[in-house]
Amino acid sequence: MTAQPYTDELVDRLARANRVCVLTGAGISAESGIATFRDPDGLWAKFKPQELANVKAFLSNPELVQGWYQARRNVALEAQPNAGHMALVDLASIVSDFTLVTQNVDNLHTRAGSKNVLELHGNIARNYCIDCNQEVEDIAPIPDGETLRCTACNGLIRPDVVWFGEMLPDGIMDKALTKAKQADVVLSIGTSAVVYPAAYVPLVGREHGAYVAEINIEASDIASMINESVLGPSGKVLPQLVEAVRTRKRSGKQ
Ligand code: BV8
Ligand code: ZN
Repeated sequence: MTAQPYTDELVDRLARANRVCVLTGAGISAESGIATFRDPDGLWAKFKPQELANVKAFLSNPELVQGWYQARRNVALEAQPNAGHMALVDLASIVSDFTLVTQNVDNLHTRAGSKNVLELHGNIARNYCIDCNQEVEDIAPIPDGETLRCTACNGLIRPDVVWFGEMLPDGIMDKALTKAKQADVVLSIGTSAVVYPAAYVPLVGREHGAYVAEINIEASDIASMINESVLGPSGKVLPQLVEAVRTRKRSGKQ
C-alpha cells in the first residue's frame, strides 16, 4: 500500500461532510495527456497567455488563435477522462450536496459522467460567430492560411471560452461562491490558483469555515492560505482518497 499523502482528518471531514465543493484546473487533465498552461512543458511555454487567450490577440491574428484552439480541441477529443475525473464522479455519489466547479474547457468532467459542472471558463466544444452569435457545431478542419468564418454572415468563429479581460458567464461565480461558502469541505485540484476570480472559490470557502485541501504535484499560490496541501498526481491520489472516505463511511467511524 503506497504511503497515504493526505491526513486522516481530511478523510474524516469528507466522510462526515454533507456539502462538498470542488474546484479543478488543468492539472486534473494532465494524466489524460492534455498539457497544462503553466507547467514547464505547458501550453504557455511557447506563447504567452496575452498572445493568445484574449480578444485583441484573436482579432489581430485570428488564424493563429483559431489554429491553437483547433489543435487543443483535437487533443481534448482524443483524450479520455482519467481516474481522477472518475473519482470525482464517485465522490459525488456518496456526498449529499456535491458541486464541481472547473476552470477547464476540455469537457472531460462531463465526459466522465459528472453532472451540472460549473464551467467557469467555458468549453472549447462550443464555438460561435462573433458577429451574429450563430453557434457552430462541428468545426471543419481549417485549411492552412485560412480563417474559420460563419456561413451565415462570414464573421469570424471563436471558441466559447472566457478570455483574459472577459467576464465569466453570467451568474456562474455567484453560484460557485455560494456553494463554496456553504461547503463543509472544499477541494482545489490541479490548479496553480493564479487566475481570478476562479481562485476565490477555495479562499472564500476557507473564510466561511470550510476545511480546504488542495491536491497538486507541487504547492500552489494558495497553499499557505488553506488547511492542507496533498502532494501527488490527482489521477493517483483521488481514487485512493475516495476509497478511504467510502471505507470510513462504511465503518461509521465518523
Ligand atoms: C475577469 C481561457 C474581469 C480558456 C483562461 C482579480 C479579479 C478578477 C480578475 C483578475 C484579478 N486579477 C487579475 C485579473 C485578470 C485575469 C487574471 O486572473 N490574470 C492572472 C493571470 C493574473 N482574470 C481575468 O481576466 C478573468 N476575467 O475577471 O474579468 C472583468 C471585470 C470587469 C470587466 C471585465 C472583466 C478571466 C480569466 C479566465 C482566463 N481564461 N483560459 C482557455 O484557453 O483555456 S485562464 C487559464 O488559466 C485556463 O482557463 C486555466 O483554467 C486557468 C488556470 O490555470 P490552471 O487550470 O490552474 O492551470 P495551470 O497550468 O496554471 O496549473 C496547473 C496546475 O496543475 C499546476 O499547479 C500543476 O502543479 C498542477 N498539476 C500538474 N499535473 C498535475 C497537477 N496537479 C495534480 N495532478 C497532476 N497530475
Ligand atoms: Zn455570423
